[in-house]
Amino acid sequence: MKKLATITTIAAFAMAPAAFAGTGPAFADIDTNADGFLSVSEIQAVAPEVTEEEVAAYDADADSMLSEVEFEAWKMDQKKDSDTETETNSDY
Ligand SMILES: [Ca+2]
Ligand SMILES: [Ca+2]
Repeated sequence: MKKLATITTIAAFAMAPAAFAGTGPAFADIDTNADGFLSVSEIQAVAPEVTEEEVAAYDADADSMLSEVEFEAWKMDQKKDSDTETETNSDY
């Protein structure tokens, strides 16, 4: 039974919406047209599960794209979220 619980925990963690947490793709790798901003379609090319709403939540200047600063803030939040899930696991 203990082994089964461990497998379930790993599966739940793998499905956590932390597309860019930890060693995710670099800003420059996602910015395929190299204009210095990440559009929703550029982000979805590497992380199809990311929604327009999720991008908008971190789009501080509301230009519909993420600057590197905005993107870093998003990554920090995702890292924080996944750390919390690992420690408490209370969301599942
Ligand atoms: Ca771009
Ligand atoms: Ca922006």
